[in-house]
Amino acid sequence: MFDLTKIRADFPILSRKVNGHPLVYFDNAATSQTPTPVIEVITDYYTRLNANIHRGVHTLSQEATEAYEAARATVQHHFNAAQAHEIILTAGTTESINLIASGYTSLLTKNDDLLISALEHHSNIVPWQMLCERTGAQLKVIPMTEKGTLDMDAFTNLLSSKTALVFVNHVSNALGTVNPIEQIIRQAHEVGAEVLIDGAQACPHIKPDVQALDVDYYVTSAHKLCGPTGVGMLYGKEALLNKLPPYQGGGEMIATVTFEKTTYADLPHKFEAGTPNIAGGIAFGAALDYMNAIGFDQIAAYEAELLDYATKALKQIPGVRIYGEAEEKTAVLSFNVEGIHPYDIGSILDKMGIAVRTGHHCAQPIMDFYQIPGTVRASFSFYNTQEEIDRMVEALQKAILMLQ
Ligand code: C6P
Repeated sequence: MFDLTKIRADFPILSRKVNGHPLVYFDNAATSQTPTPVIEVITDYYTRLNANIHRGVHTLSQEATEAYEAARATVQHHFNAAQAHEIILTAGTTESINLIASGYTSLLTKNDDLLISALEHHSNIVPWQMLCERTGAQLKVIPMTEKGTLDMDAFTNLLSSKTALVFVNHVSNALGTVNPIEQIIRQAHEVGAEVLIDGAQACPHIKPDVQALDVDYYVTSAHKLCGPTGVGMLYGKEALLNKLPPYQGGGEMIATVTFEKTTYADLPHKFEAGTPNIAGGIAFGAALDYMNAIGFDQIAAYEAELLDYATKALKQIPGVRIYGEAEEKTAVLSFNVEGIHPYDIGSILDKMGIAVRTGHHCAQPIMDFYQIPGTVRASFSFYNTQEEIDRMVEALQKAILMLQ
């Protein structure tokens, strides 16, 4: 049962005031809020379990290791990975992408093409540009349309036997567009290319099945789906991960070390050098459990209602332009008001207790496409309400009167 009152009671931060007003938190695409059951798991870890993992024979270390590996299994089952060791626990989406980009340094040459979409976050652009600098490979861009979707004919034309890798986000953080990743993966595989999907913005709303998608790499961050910051995951097919060299050297990622030669640990430890964010990893598992208990179908259906309600309300306001009009969208509403800088709107909304993000959203190429400095972005979660949207619309109308 989707019980909004009960769900909201799980999020203590939602009852705080900001600038004298009850908080309206519409910056969920930047980071989601954390429910009490997840906060309690973090407290419990430091209260009862705190020890380094995979290293100690003592009870605390063994219990902490068990809890951490149980969280990996939760992540594995959530994404339907075939094997637990195909899940690498990382610091988040950015680290996961950098890990893969670093790994391909010795595998690419100047004869390889890398295809990237015009809708990417900087985290899924810059590591590949750096990889191209190291290898001489060519980065080619799948263009976008005015509606904020990918030009799939252009994608088909860009694919060739030279295409080594394709990187696309599942959902655009700036526009909310859900990209046709099934088609992208299928077509990329037809020419022998491997595909990395950046799921940072999809995972709060959609439950991906990596085996059904047949995706090569899928990455996300825990803090976008009710978990803590500084932890996330990389799914990779076993055969591909085995082909890649380690990302960082250090403790935990080795089998044997002598000054003459070091041999590396098996998956997943080969990519998990050093002491990880143990409490964060365990809480990541708890966050997935929390969201699964509500149900992703329920979450998506409710958020679609919120998006529809907010879109209709904003369209009534003269001078508002919405960016991102794909048929398939998650609950992200990016907009501008004619003649007003997005930053000014964001500042006034904040004075009224409403948190939205303003700026380029780490997706400058999208802003360049529309020739704008940025947008105001309201991003909704399953704990938001229509009343909160009414408050934003009212506050926006006041802001427009003040600024025009
Ligand atoms: N986007 C936003 O406000 P990290 O920082 O590693 O957890 O996630 C990076 C990242 C990668 N890809 C996409 C599609 C993203 O949306 C993000 C994070 C936030 O849109 C912060 S910039």
